[in-house]
Parts: sequence; C-alpha cells; structure tokens
Amino acid sequence: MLKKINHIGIAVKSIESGIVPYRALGLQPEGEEVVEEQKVKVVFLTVGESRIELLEPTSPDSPVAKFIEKKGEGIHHIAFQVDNIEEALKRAEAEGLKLIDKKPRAGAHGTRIAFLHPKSTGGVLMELCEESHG
Ligand code: CMX
Repeated sequence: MLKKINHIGIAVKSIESGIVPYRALGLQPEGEEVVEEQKVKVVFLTVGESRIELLEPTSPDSPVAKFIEKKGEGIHHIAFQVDNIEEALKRAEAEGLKLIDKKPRAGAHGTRIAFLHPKSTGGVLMELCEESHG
C-alpha cells in the first residue's frame, strides 16, 4: 500500500532562515508554493530519491504555527506516498487509526493528501500523499 516516503516535513519559522543549514549541506530549494488550504508556504529539497519539505506558517492559526509555538522548529510530519489515497484512508480507518482528514485535500504540486492523527500513530503526524496522475 505504501510506495515510498514522499517527503519529510520540517516546521520552520521562516524558509529564509530555516534553509540555511540545508544550503550549507549543498541542497537547493525548488518548487516554492503557498498551500492556502494548509496555511503554509513550502519549498522542497531533493536528496536522492527523497525530499525534505520546509514548512513556513502563513498565518498564526496555521497548524504549523501552533506546532512551532508548542514544540519549536523541527520535524513535523512524515509523508507516505500511496497509489490510491481513498483506499489507503479506508484501510487506515479499518485498522483503528484516527483520521484527521476523512477525505483527501489539496497538497503542494497537485498532490492529494490526508493526515492521520499523531495520537493514534505513536506521536508521529503521518501524511498519506497521492501524486497527480495528469
Ligand atoms: N507531530 C506530533 N504531534 C503533534 C503534532 C505533530 N506535527 N502536532 C500536534 N501534535 C500533538 C500535540 O503536541 C498535542 O499533544 P498533547 O495533547 O500531548 O499536548 C496533540 O497533538 C494535539 O495538538 P494541539 O496542539 O492541541 O493541536 P490540534 O489538536 O489543534 O491539532 C493536529 C493537531 C495534528 C490535528 C493538527 O496540527 C493538524 O490537523 N495537522 C495536520 C495538518 C497540517 O499539519 N498541515 C500542515 C501543512 C502540511 C503540508 O502541506 O505538507
């Protein structure tokens, strides 16, 4: 069901300052985008087959702003790529995991995403992510 890790999300107060250590390691940002529905600005950093997603809150009521307020900057979520997000959600729910999103919503770059609640997944916010097929 899970294909690979699509990305790891890192919460930063600002992309401009948060990106500094990644640049120092030789990574370059790509695909800056504001995801209105999630109240975040994101950039991606590609590392081999994997990606890091830096998340900057665009509003004080963004889930990422709340996370930073409570826990500080750092690893925010892990995103698993799936072929069929509706099926993956159905399975997760049947297995007793708590869905934050019962239906997929819009993620960056045309993806469809849904989150599983960290209270049901050992304290890790998990994202299911289906790449656009078009
Ligand atoms: N990882 C692990 N635990 C987390 C967490 C995270 N990212 N965010 C919140 N939590 C924990 C909190 O620490 C808190 O735990 P305690 O009760 O033990 O203190 C609990 O979850 C509830 O957190 P809260 O601060 O009361 O916040 P809410 O319940 O209002 O929201 C959550 C939590 C996970 C439901 C919400 O942040 C959410 O819906 N997240 C998914 C959406 C999202 O993060 N979008 C960002 C953009 C992502 C993208 O575009 O890629």
